[in-house]
Parts: sequence; structure tokens; C-alpha cells
Amino acid sequence: MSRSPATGRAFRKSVPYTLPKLTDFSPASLDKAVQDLLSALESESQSVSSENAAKEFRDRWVARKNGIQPQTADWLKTAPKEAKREVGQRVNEIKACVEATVEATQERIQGGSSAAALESERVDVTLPGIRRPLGAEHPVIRTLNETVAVFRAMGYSVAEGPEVETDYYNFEALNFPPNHPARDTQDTLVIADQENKPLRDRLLLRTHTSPVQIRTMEQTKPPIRIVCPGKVHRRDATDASHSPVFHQIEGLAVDTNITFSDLKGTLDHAMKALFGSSVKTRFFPSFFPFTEPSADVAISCIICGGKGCRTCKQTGWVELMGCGMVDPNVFEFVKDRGYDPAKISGFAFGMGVERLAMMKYGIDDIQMLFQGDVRFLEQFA
Ligand code: 2U9
Repeated sequence: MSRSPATGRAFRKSVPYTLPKLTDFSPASLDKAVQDLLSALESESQSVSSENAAKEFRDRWVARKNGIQPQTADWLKTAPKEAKREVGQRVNEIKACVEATVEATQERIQGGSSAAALESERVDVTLPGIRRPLGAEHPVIRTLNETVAVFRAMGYSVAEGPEVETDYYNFEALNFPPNHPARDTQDTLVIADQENKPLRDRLLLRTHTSPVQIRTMEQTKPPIRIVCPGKVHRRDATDASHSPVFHQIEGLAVDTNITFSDLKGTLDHAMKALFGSSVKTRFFPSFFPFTEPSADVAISCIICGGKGCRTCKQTGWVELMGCGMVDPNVFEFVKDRGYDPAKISGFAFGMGVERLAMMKYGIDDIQMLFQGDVRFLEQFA
């Protein structure tokens, strides 16, 4: 026999209890029967340790059909008349006791499992937090967006076009002679097996975004002011300042009476907006097939302020762009769309975005912009 710590009642452990049929209804015999039942009840209640077991315990003791407590009605039925009163009292006592124990058991288990749930959800606020690294715009895309924004503020629209182009849009309509060295497969990445097509229809990876300007002029009458940002491809060997894939922003303004002064003022403003108002620009003669006259544009070195340093090779100037007045020969290709070189004029310019980004952020190796090294990129977060 064990004794319940809760009730102090004695109970027998681990004997499966079944309600006995009573033949002897003397008070002593009734006492024993009730005592046995309550011992079993207490013992089984003690061994309940899960919600499922609590449910089984409840069903075993109080289920209307076959529950131990409801079966005690048989005692009353079979009791002789003179014992019925006594037996009825005991049966009621048992009912109250069984119900109270079932309820107490369930409460203990539910209380217990919510304590377990609380325990399992406990948060150790002293643990270090989970780091969520911030993403960052790539420095090339950031520079591209900033530059485009500068021109948008001056009234320019953004135009885009395909990266796989025809020879016509990439070279012919831009006044490149058929034997120009840039057309050579040494410099241009071409799509293979197109020898059966006329030269002008052959596909290649665009070497500049200038084809976008031609395509836009074919579809839009003058005046126009557009910038064309995008990826371009050249068959270049990789080094600290060259990459076979890079980004350009080119621009085109066509209207009546556009002059070289407009070009100078526009680019001078753009460089001041990008690099600071104390930056100076310098234009010096150059050559491009699509502009005449043409110029290269340098800005005063933003590293040394123009005094001379390693970045500017002690010259105080850094070459950043090309530009010029659109060659009348280029307008001839879109003359029937309203671009009559006798009536209109225009300027165009082009810049490499990686080179702008390298100047802006003091990066001395273009490869840093393509390697995807997180230690480099996270500096821009
Ligand atoms: C049309 C007419 C003229 C676009 C121009 C440049 C000068 C130029 C280079 C700068 C560095 C390319 O990325 S880079 O290597 N670009 O120097 N680009 S004028 O001229 C055009 C474009 C379209 C119809």
C-alpha cells in the first residue's frame, strides 16, 4: 500500500481495478469496497502524465457507458431493500470523489503542459542577435542611376535597346566605313555562322549604346533629348582598366540651332553635379566616325584637385568622356524621319560608367566591380 501525498488516502499500486459485484452489503463490506475503489482511483490518477492519459483516465472512470463510476449504479440495483439507503449514500460519495479526482487530474496535466510549453518557448535575451546584412546597390548601378538622374533633371528621357544588334545599327548607320578596324572581329564579339546573311543584317554584341539613338530617331521626330544607359561588349583583354563587358551612358540632343556651346555647357553642368561644383572640364580635339567635330572631355582631378597625382598621371586632368556634334552623314540615315541635316543639328556624348564609378569612389582596379567580392561590395551598404 502507498499513501497519496495529496489526500493522505492509502492506495494500491499497479493493480488494474474492476468494479466488484457486491453480495455482502454489510457496512464493513461496503467500507472495504468503497476503500478499494478510491484507492484505485487515486493510484491511477497519480500515474497520469500526459493529456492522452488524462483523457483515457476520464473515460475509464466516468464514461456514461462502462465507466467505473456509472457502474456503481449496479450496487444500488442489487442491494437488498434495507441496505439501499446506505448503498445510495456510498454511491453518491463515490460519484463526487471520482468527478473531483478526474477534474483535478485534468487540471494538473493541462497546467503542467502549459508550463512545459512556456519552458520550450523561453527566450534567452542575453544571446547575440541574428545579423541580417543590408543589401546595397552595386556601385556601377548606383553611378549609372545618379548620372541618368542628372540628365533627367535637364529634361532628357531614357531610351533602351537590344544588346544583340545588327551590323547596320551598330556600325553602318553610325558612319563606320566598311573596313573600319572597330568592325574587325578582333574588337567586336559577333554571333557565329552568319556568313550567308548580308553584312548589315549580321548579329553582334553591341559595342556601344549608339544604336539606341538611331532606333529612337527612327521612331521619334526631332526635337529629342535622350540618354541611353546599358551594357556593352568588346573583345578586350582584361586588365586593371579594361573589361570585355562594361556599361555606357550615351546622350543625344537634336533640335534647331544646337551648338557646340550647348554641348560644353551641358557636360560641364553634368560633371559638376556628379563630382562637385568646383570640378572643371576641358575639351580637346578627337575623332569619332559619328561626330564632327569631336572632342574628348577631361575633368580636373578630383583626387588632387588638379595639382597632379598618381591618378591623373601628374597632369591634373582625367579623361572621362567623348563627345561631338552629330555628323551630318549620320542624320542622312534618318533624314526621311525629319532629321534633315540642313535644318537641324545635334550633339552627342558617351561615357563609361565603370570609369565614372572608379573616379567617384577611388577604385583603382575595374575588376573589383565585376568580381562580386562581398568584402568590397558591403562598403557601399
Ligand atoms: C548617334 C550619334 C552620335 C555618341 C558618342 C562618344 C563620343 C564617346 C566613348 C566614351 C568612353 C565610349 O565608353 S567609352 O569607351 N564614347 O567617346 N560617344 S560621341 O555619339 C553618337 C551616338 C549616337 C546617333
